[in-house]
Amino acid sequence: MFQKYNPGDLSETTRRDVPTDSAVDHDLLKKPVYDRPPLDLNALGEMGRAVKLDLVGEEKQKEEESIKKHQINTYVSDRISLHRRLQERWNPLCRDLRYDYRSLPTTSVVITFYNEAWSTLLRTVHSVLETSPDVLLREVVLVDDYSDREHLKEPLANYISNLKKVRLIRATKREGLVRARLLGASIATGDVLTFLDCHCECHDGWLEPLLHRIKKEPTAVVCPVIDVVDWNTFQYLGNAGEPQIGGFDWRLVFTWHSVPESEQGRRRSAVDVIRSPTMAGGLFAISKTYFQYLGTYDTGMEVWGGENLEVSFRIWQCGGSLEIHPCSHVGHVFPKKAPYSRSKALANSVRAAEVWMDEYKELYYHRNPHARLEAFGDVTDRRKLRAHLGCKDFKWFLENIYPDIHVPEDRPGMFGMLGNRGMTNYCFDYNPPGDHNMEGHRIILYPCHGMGQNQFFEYSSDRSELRYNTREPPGCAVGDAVSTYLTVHLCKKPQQPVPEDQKFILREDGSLYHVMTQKCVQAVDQTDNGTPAPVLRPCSDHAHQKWFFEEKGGVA
Ligand code: UD2
Ligand code: MN
Repeated sequence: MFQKYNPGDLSETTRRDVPTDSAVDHDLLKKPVYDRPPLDLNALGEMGRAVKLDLVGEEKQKEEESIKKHQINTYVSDRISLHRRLQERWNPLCRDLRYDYRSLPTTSVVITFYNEAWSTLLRTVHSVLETSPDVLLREVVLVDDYSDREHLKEPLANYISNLKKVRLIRATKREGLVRARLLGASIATGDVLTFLDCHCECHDGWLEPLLHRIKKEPTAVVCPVIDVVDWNTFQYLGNAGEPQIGGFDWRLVFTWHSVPESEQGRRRSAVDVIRSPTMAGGLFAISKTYFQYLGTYDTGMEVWGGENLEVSFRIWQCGGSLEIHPCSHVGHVFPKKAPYSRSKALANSVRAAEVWMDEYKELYYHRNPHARLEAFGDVTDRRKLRAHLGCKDFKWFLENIYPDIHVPEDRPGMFGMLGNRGMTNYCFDYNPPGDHNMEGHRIILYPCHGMGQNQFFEYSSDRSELRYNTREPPGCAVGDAVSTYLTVHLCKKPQQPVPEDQKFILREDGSLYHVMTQKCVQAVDQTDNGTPAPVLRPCSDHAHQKWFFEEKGGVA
């Protein structure tokens, strides 16, 4: 049984300065903290347009340096107004929604930053102030997570001191985003906490849907649709269509997916919230008392990573719901690559797995053998929290909240590195073309490294599939009669039949028989591109046609 959460009256704690005259119209109540300066359509990047500067010489060099430093083109960002407007991206039906501003809860927007560039940080702040109704926004809490860049010291404090409703606090050591957010939350006075990253741009009307939903359902944790702001051109990319929801793969990496039909069927309209198994992590609103009830964050998590899945599992397993509101759009700059070290992410993921995933954590460890060796600290208190709140188990979460995820079987002896008796120390290896695109490339043979990941394969005897299922959705090996190479394609769904060219039989003697071509998989070191690879050859007794799974290798 769940512990009961009693939300009380959400908007009771903070009475706002709302005009009581009932004749006061909607538009007046909607008034943001600040109005934007007049529109200048000729300004760079205005309305979310892409900025393309044909730079040469010294200026080009400055631009490149800015990218190197922040992994974001801050040379371009610095030339775009901090107050730029964006094109409408939401479903037009969102425009017709009306809110009772007098009864909506208030919010504090908490933004933590570590060594962020000036213009991306300040554009975030101005965008919140210029899109959030004054009556709903209590404050913007900026938390400096011990940055060392000069512009974030005196100059930032001075700039902020001229802005209404913006507070700045500083960590006295590097806390990491979890404890930095909690520091911000600890001084927040609004009914609802709204977290944003420090390189965001909010759309008009982004806040009301989040607060409205929490007013109606205090145990709902609501995310805006996260649109992409291009790190190089600052083009605002987003569309009014159905947003994507969050999932994860068995490396415990967050993934995006289209909304499943079952969820589309549950929703009553296009402006209804969309349930999501997980959140990306940075942008969400939660009732402050519910956040406390749920155990805020795992403060044993450092720097970056893992907290998003941890909080997602916790919300669902402990009786809340995680949703995306299609009428709330916020842009986020995804950097070219990570701008700072994220080495703690592994330990954070292990903490999440250890507390919330029960026996399913083994699926994670199989694919990341080194995670088992990671020192993840003490999770006793988090397990106590789980027991105290009477949370449901991970099996329930998978079956009820994320039924579309492929749960690998991982039968003993049927997963891990796929090695060869003839070409010893070489293993099946697959390097997907992209993080979100897994298909089409050739499987190769590469020295066995024991790190799981790209060398992790699983054999399913009931479907005769050789699966690359570290990613989600899973991939399956396909044998090509003409080229004789093996490639990876998305597996068929469990209810669909397995195509003949994806069927392999792993026999007692270690041979791997491809059903369609009636050939066997053989390790070959001379291929057309010089890379060793498994290929289809007439079956023989040769050691190069004998395969075996090894769970661990190279790892103690
Ligand atoms: C995503 C999330 C991010 C977080 C992360 C997993 C979105 C859009 N972003 O990565 O919020 O959940 O996944 O952990 O969903 N920061 C600190 N101290 C640190 C490190 C970061 O304050 O030690 C700040 C940082 O300045 C930023 C926020 O935390 O405001 C998130 O960091 P990020 O932008 O580097 O993460 P991101 O967007 O790649
Ligand atoms: Mn970010």
